[in-house]
Amino acid sequence: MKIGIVCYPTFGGSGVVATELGKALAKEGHSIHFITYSQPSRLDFLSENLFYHEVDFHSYPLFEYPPYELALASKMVSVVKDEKLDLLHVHYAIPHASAAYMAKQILKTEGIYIPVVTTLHGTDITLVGKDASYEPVVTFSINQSDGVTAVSEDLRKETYASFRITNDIEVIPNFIDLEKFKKQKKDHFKKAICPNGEALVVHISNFRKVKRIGDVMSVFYNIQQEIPAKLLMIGDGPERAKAEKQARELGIHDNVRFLGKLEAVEEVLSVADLFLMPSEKESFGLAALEAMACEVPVISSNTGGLPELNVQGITGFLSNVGDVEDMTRKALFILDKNNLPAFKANALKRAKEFDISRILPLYESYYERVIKRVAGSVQLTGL
Ligand code: GMT
Repeated sequence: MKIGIVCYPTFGGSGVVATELGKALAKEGHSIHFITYSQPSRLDFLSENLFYHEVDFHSYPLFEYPPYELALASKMVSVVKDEKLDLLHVHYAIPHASAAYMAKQILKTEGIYIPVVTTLHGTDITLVGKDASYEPVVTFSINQSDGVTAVSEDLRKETYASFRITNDIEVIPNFIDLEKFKKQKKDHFKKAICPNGEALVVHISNFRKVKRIGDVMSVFYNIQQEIPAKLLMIGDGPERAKAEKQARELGIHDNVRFLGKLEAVEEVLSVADLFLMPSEKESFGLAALEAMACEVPVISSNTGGLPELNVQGITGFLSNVGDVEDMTRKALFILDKNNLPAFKANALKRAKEFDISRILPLYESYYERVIKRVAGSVQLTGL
């Protein structure tokens, strides 16, 4: 198949999923055309099946807000035509689904019927999309997509509850490449960070409010009151400065290191003992899956799709959002040397259920069904 993938090319989870999906599809022999405003950060290998089309994006003094969506739709039109694509797969509804709708309508005037699949990732539904300033367009463009997928059952339900959706939504969970995300031998690194055998706690996110970074600091503060421990904070974003201040105020800054954005998070996760994800909302929790693939148990909130990934008392624990005391108790239980090995083994076992080799065929057969359905309805109705 020849597939166009539209996504945010940044460090966010939806961009990572879209890029890894494209890479895996390319390895299977499909031609994958990324259409984005800059090279996706994980598009890091050469393949004869991978292509990148940058959205040409010109500003003009009249534009206080340059119309990116129009430039994106125009690019989709030209790539679909030039590359003879079979399908467009857009990740994150805003503004990708509505730009795809516009491209589809333009192409239709030239007799080209391009099927569009939209994947909902989370905040495009649970936070941003619900806002009255976007809701009508989000509802319309989801309903106009030829296929819609959500990354968890919870997100599927929330989409139906929040919007007037007339389309079927297929759940295809996020995935992990276990070959890449397997525990690596990094003993020297562990020794450098935890010279006295301290427990190593890790948090990875884009440091936005929804991640409740303050809870990460509070849980860690409580943990290190009981046992020797270190915390690595990976990623960057608007809440970082506040978290660094909190670490200084709590007097734990010597035990906390902010590493910023890292490409090879698996190297750090390979030496971690516990992953913290106390998010307010989390449609799936890809970073938690990445941790589990490196044999790291997870303390998370019991929100969104997290209970579909993190299994209570098996791969870690789930607590109510904001219940820092409960998270601390459970973290200390996991870090007990009698309990840790079983949690680590269970985390890996669970991660294997989300291996790319299991999830990729779900996308491939979904694409085939959508392409067939669209072709069928074009034949039937001429539309
Ligand atoms: O909101 C974010 O954290 C970023 C966002 C994204 O789209 O880049 O992440 C969402 O999509 C990820 C990939 O599907 C999911 O693993 C995250 O759980 C989800 N984030 C939220 O729901 C907050």
